Amino acid sequence: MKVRSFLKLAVAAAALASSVVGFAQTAYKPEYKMSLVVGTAFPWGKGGEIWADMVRQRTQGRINIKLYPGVSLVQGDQTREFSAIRQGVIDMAIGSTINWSPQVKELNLFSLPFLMPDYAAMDALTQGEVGKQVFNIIDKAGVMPLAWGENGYREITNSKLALRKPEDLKGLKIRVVGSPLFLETFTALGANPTQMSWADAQPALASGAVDGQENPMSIFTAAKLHTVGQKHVTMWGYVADPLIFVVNKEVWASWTPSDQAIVRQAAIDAGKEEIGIARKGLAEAGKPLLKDIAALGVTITELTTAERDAFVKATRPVYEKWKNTVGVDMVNTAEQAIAARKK
Ligand code: X2X
Repeated sequence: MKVRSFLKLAVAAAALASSVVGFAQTAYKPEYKMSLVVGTAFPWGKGGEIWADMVRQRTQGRINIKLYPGVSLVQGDQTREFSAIRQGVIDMAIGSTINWSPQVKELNLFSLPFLMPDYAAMDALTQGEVGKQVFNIIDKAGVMPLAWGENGYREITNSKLALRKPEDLKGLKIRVVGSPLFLETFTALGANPTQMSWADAQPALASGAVDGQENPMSIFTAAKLHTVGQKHVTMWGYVADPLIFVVNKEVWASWTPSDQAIVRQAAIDAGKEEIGIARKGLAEAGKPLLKDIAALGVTITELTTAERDAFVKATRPVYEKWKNTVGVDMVNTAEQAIAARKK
């Protein structure tokens, strides 16, 4: 066969194959943009670096990922990240359930106050039936979900006093992010919540425009929040935000099945590693990380069961109301999974 007719045949065969599959695999991009809220000094950003490195190595450089921390691809507005992934402004991301909850209301599940009492409860959700349901919902919302990671249990910090009871929050200006659920939770506690991005939160804390905020201890230490007046931490573990590793659907479809499998497995491996980093110093007996934070001159308040229950009670009406928004069936499934968890 002449070279030219062979080529014609090959082109025809490729066209046929792509019409059977439904879409043609397009050329790989020289670089894929990964969105993150924080950089590699934080467990979350470290997870992004681990994922990107694994993918580069395992694909022999076919898929080359660059990190964009500070949600810089959406000008720092983390609540617009999900839409930007769907639209292809962002190729891939590791995102917090909180930041995507304005677009995917079911993600408010993890922000229902005091739903998850411990890490085993969180695992029971993400690694079980609820996790599968959440991935189906994200898939239907137009983004390819691959694996779970973790930001962590969000503890309350402030510049004024050691918080032990809901009344202590009265009138405190607290920065919150994301969903209206947070505004309602803090309003129910008598605080004065105000919604702003993470980028805006740090100067607002430094200037005293707000008194406090809520974030995992790994964020507290890496962002050095003790240097912006946050002298009091109360360990109340009221909500925790998992992270989700995702890829834009067109980008996903442009990869060969074997590269898709590599990217998915790397996300799962990086997610496990990232969760270990996020829990370091907090999951071990005696929570050694808290000693390091106390050594910075920060007061750490740990609540008795009765003290914590007062916060649970004060926020219960918000939980009940938002149970309907999230979906009663999903919340019931979550509650059952938590009740049945292995501690
Ligand atoms: O903005 C926050 O508080 C952060 C960094 O934890 C999230 O992106 C949810």
